[in-house]
Amino acid sequence: MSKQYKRTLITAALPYANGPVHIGHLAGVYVPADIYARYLRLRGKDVLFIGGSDEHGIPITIKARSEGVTPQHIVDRYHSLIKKSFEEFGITFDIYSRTTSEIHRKTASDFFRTLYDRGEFTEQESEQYYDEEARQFLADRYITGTCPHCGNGRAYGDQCEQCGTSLSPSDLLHPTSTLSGSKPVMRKTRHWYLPLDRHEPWLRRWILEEHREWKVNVYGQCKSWLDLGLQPRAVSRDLDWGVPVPVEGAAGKALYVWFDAPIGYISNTRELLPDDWEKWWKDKETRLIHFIGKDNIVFHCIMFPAMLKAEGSYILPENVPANEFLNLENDKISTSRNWAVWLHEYLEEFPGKQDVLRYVLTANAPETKDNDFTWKDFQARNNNELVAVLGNFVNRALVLTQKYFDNKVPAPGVPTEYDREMMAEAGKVKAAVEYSLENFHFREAQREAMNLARIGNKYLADTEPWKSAKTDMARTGTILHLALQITAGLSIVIEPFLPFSAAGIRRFLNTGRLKWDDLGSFRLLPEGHALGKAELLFEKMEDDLIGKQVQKLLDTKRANEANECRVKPVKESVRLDTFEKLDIRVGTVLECEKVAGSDKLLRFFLDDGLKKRTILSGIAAHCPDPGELVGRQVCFIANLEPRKMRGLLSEGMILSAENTDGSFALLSPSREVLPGSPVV
Ligand code: B3M
Ligand code: ZN
Repeated sequence: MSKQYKRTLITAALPYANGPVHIGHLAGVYVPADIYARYLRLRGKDVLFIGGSDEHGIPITIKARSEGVTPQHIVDRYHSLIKKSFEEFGITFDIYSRTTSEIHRKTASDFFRTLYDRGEFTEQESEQYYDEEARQFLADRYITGTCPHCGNGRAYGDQCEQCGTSLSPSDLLHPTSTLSGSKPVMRKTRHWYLPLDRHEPWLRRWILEEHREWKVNVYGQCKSWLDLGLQPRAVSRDLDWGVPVPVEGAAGKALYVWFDAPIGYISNTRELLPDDWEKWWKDKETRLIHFIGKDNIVFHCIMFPAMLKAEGSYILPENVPANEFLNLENDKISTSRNWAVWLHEYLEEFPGKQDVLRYVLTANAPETKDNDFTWKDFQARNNNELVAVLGNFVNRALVLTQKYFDNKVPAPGVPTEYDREMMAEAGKVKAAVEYSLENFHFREAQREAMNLARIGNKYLADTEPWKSAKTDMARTGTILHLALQITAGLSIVIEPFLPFSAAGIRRFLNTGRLKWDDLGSFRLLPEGHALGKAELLFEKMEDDLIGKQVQKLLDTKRANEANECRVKPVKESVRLDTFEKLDIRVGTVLECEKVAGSDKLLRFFLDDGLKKRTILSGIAAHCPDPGELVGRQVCFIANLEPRKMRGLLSEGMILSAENTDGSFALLSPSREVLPGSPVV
């Protein structure tokens, strides 16, 4: 049997505050963590559930640059949005704070300094790309170039998104800094490293021998990291967004985001309990559980434990029940491609239906392998399970009591043998749910919880109280008495999974919160207890509602495809003086006509400010009425070597935009200028 602990500290990964949260986040981390926290609280355990936003790291600085605002502006915006989404989905964090807080900065800084003073880091010099124009070292994501594997001209320094290969910046051909567009140069820099290799022996023992009970996906990933051999890992970066490295002479360096982010769990605990936080982090009787997604496993199972161990006074996680990924309609969820169901949008489009999403995400949780969310499945589970099983049972028990017993709990009478069998069956649900939850099998746990509603439905179908009501009111009373006790039991057992519906049932039953240990009892509502007003717990979802969501995704897919296949990679960079060799000017169209014998060519006569210039252009197919262009101003290259086409001399080139849908649009100045004006 596992050790008995006094308290449980639950953490859920801190999402990057560079965008809103989506169903993948909820399914993989926050719903399971919340189910677990709610369950333990219902059992009367001492629990703390810590969350917060991860506000450092390169994705945030990239987002800020792309919008032309400060990183602080970005994290302020998304921290509030994310926090609100979690609240609305009933994720019961005891605190949801952020890594830009003062207390976090101090906690992370002190943590680093303790390890530094104790000689727990090594220092190494390495060569990294540096942008001489922007005067800064470049994070991998700030370098683009050509992928050596597939030739994609827009690969990043850490990955090619076209072929999926992981890269390092030096693999890229023609590297370019996205900050200035210049070619970066290699420059020496010094950083602090956590020598994970030194920690390898105890990590092997601790994980591979002492934590064989960890989930197969987690244990397997740790084993393969350990078998490959651990390497020192840099814990600082040349960056001005983050917690400054608290060492003399480290100006311009910040803590690596994966060093400070997990310390965020500690800072947030300190913020919540300034005088009492240590017992949650340093007392051996605390059980620490990290809920995360699979891409965070190495950081929570290897790096953070190594940091905690190096510090010396902290406990280590007891379990890290990481999940795999949730896909959406057979495709990877992607923020940049907008392939996601965003929580704040769901809340607008399905108001009051948080539990439906919580239910479907748990039923399909990617616990052992990647899983798929589809709107069809969402609809089917709502209609066939929540409406037809849970909602239907609760509603029948209540409506029949209203009809035959004036909305009061009838007398229990004497249960029959069949009743007793049903009660025994219902009595097993508690242990089954507990076993699954304690082993982090949330989908199975929810299925077991729903079984109680199935048992109730079958009982009503078999005993047919509406029939006995014609002949035997006492028997009808017994049946409904038992059905109402099951309903009360449901309000307990579904609370961790479907908290809004659990509250609904309590309201219908006119009863307060019950304890987990009451589950399985058939004495939850006394005879004569007046019930509240019954409403429907769930509503059927029709095809058109679901069809709208499917259509929304189809539209996204179409827009992405149009973009992905038509927008060409950026050409190799040129120097400003190369560009300046081109002489681009504005001219006014004097005449424009089709060239006889050609489908493609138009002949323009332009007033170029000096003379009447002839230019041939291959855009006839896009200008059905060339005469209309007379009087328009266009841009043209004035110093392109004259060329002969179909026996006619063309003195330059007219500039047009080739729309990504294949059509053309001539370029004109936004207001009239004198013919011959240069384009600069
Ligand atoms: N922000 C990565 C992520 O959102 C990272 C988690 C930090 S947990 C300490 O997946
Ligand atoms: Zn590639």
